[in-house]
Amino acid sequence: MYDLSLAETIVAVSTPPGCGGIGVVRLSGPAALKIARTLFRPKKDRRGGEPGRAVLGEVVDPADRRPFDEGFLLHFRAPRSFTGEDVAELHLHGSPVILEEVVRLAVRRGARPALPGEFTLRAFLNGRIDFLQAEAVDDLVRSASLARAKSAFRTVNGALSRKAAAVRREIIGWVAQLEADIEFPEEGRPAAKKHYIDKIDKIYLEVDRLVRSYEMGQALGRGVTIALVGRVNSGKSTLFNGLLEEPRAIVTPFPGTTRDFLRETVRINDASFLLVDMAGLGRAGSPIEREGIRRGKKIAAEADGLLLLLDGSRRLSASDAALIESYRSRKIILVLNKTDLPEKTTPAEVTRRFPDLPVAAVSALRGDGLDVLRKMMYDVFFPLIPGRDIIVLRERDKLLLEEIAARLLRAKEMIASNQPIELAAEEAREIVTLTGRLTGEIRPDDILDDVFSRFCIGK
Ligand SMILES: Nc1nc2c(ncn2[C@@H]2O[C@H](COP(=O)(O)OP(=O)(O)O)[C@@H](O)[C@H]2O)c(=O)[nH]1
Ligand SMILES: [Mg+2]
Repeated sequence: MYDLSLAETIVAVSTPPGCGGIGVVRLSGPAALKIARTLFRPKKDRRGGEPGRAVLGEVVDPADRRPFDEGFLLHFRAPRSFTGEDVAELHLHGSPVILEEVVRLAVRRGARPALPGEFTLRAFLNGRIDFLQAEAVDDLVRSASLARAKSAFRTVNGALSRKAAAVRREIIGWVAQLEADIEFPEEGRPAAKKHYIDKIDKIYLEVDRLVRSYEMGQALGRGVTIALVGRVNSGKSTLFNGLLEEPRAIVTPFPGTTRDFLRETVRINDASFLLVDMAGLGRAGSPIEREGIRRGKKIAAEADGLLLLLDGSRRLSASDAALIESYRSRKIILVLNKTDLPEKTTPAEVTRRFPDLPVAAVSALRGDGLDVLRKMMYDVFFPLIPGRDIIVLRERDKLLLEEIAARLLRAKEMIASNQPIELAAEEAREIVTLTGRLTGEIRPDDILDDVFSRFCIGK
């Protein structure tokens, strides 16, 4: 869909649609400045100023030379601009009709309306930024949380690109050694084997850290979803209210009170958690309850983590145990509730039966133990990773990194099991290609559409 020749000059309104204090029309390409100057009459400086310096003036229709708005013309010369081309920006009043008129006039003068993300695409094609940076530009613009916007900004600035390039260099170095080894196979094989394995382990750790950072980026963006599960009357709605610190959900002594589900956000430290209260999982009394349970199971299946409630004033039942077993492989905290009542199930007993699962003892009704539970939720559910300043934000990148990680393990396996070194070298060359696709050094053209078409127009 994109024209990659860069011969044309593109134009678009770069500020959001609608009225605003200021609106910007941006042009990029060989004729950008020439076209902008036909639409703009400077108040003083006839030529339209130096690069990077705004000049005050009026926009005029070249047909009748009549001004219809005033504002600033700002321009940059290739290659020292965002796109790497000549760029002109007209900063005018933020009126959609005026901005659209300026675009129409620019098109009359030979510019072409820009496609979504085309300015950023040009920055990429002109070598100003790589793929990872280009994607992060879009992420920065769309970030719903400041934390995510800040991490996107670091990626725009090249933090992730430098990391990816470093990993790529390491892999290329390693491939070169492997290939040399194919040529001189007799020399020091056993030593080489250990050396390769250490090397792969080191690269793998870096790649794996990046893969895991994706999860954290997602969590920063949209919050971590936590479903409250447990049998009826275990105190889910009471705990939901307790964590929210307001009586949001209806609580009654009658089993099956909650049928629909409720979602609310709570913040713990810098993380936001989306709590979901829902019907108790167990035997359903009515069709409404049955539907509630069906939906509850789906929510639990899709949640990032689970708080599984147990009623400590009752003996741990077979159905509690079955419920725990069914969610055992998930991120889960067992919450032993109702510690204010005479104890029939102790935390020690729960831990003895499920030694690998974290247990929190609380009284949701009184609020006892909730602070400890909050801390535990943060530690267990928030995907904290070391070196949290470099975060992979895009699924495309995460998938590539996952494939790189899997192939690294495969190459290691081949070397460890003394398979012909040519096989590992083959795998390694594939890994090099994949790392090139990450930054866009190696790119199938269809990927351009995939990356840039999701952008806004004017970006
Ligand atoms: N004593 C005591 N009662 C509780 C506690 N948590 C919940 N309950 C009571 O247990 C009953 C069921 O609570 P609810 O939150 O509706 O349970 P849900 O069905 O799991 O949502 C209500 O009568 C609550 O007041 C607790 O920590 N201590
Ligand atoms: Mg309830």
